[in-house]
Amino acid sequence: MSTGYYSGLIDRYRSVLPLAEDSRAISLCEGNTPLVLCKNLEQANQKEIKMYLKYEGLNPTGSFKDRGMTVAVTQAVYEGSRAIICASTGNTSASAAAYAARAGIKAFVLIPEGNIAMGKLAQAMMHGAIILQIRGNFDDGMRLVKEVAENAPVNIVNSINPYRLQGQKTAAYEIVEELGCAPDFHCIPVGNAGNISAYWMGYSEIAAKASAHAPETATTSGLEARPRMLGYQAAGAAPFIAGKPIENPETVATAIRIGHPQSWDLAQRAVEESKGWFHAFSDEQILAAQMLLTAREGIFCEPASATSVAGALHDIEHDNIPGGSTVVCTLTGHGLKDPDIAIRQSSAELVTIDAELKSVKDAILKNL
Ligand code: AN7
Repeated sequence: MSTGYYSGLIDRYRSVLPLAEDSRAISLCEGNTPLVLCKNLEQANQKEIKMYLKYEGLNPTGSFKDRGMTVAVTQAVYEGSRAIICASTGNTSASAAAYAARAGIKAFVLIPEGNIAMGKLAQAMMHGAIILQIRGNFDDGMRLVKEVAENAPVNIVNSINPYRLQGQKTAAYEIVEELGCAPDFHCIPVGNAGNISAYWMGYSEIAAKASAHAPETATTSGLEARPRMLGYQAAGAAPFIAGKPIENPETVATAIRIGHPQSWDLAQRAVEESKGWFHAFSDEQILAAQMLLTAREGIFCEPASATSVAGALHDIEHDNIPGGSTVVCTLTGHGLKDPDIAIRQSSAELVTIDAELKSVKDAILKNL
C-alpha cells in the first residue's frame, strides 16, 4: 500500500536500480533533497538565470554519498558480505560507517592523516567504523583498498563499486521530476569523478527513455534534453585540467583533495558528450563562494561543494552560461562537516560582554 511515508531512494527508484527484487533495502531515508532556487545572487538575477542548488548536505549523513551507499550496502548485504571497506577524504567514510551500523556489519575506512574535516571524523568514530589513518593521501588509500580487497572478504564501497553510481544517479531523476525537464547546465565539483559520471548516467537514462517512448511526435516532451555538464575542480587538485593524474594534490577543500580520479573515463565522456567543460578555481574563489551562499542565501555547504557555485558564477560572468539559462549546482556536503575552515575564514567578530541589559542594548545600537 502506498502511504505518504518516504522510505528512501531504493523504495522510490527500485525500478531503475540493478538490485534483486528480494533484496532488503538498507536505508536511512536518504535522497528527496530540496532543490533551492537562489534569490539573492545578482550575477544570476541580472541575466535572468534561474540558479538552483541541489542541497545534498541534507542527506542523513550530510552528503551525497548516502545515495550511493544505500545501494552499495544493500547489495553487499544481499551478497552475504559481513564487512565493507573504503578509502575516503571523509564523506564516504562517514556514510559507509553509518550504513554499516544500520546493516549490522563492519566498516573499515582509510583516511589521510590530518586532512579530514572534523565533522566527518566524528561521524566515522561515532558509528563505530574501524578507522585507519594513513600517512599518505586519498590516492594512496585508494590504491591500498584495491589491493587489500583482492585478498580479503570485504566489499569495496568506493565509487569504483558500480552500485554507488547507480544510487547517485537518482539525484538527476529527482531534478528532472521537479523541474519537468533537465536544466541547461549542471555544475558539480569533481574529485574522484564518480558523481559527475552518475548524474550523466541518470540524465542519459531519462533522455533515452523519453526518446524511445515518443520517437515520432513532432512536439517533444522536453525530457529528451540533457544538460551540459560543467565539472569544477580546486586549482591545486585539478587533474582534469592538467589532462593527467597529478601527485601531491593540495586544497583547502579536503573533500576533493584527489589527484588520481578513479572514474576518469566516465567523467571525461560526460563532459565531452554533453558539450560541457572542466575548469579549476583557487581556494580563495572557493571559500568566497561558500561565504556568499552562507551569507546571502542562508545555505551552508562545505568548501568542496562551493566549487560548483564558484564555477557557475564565473561562467555566468564570462557568458559561457548565457542569460535566461536554467542552472543546477550540486551542493555535495553540509557546511557543518568542516567547522574549522568555516570559523577560520569567517570575519564575524566574537564580542564578549557583561551579562547585563545595557551591554546588549549598546551592542544592538552599534550594529543596527
Ligand atoms: C563534499 O569522501 O571522495 O567527484 O572519499 O565529499 O564523486 O569524488 C568525496 C568526494 C565533492 C567529489 N564534494 O565527488 C570521499 C570523496 C564533496 C565530497 C566530492 C566529494 P566525486
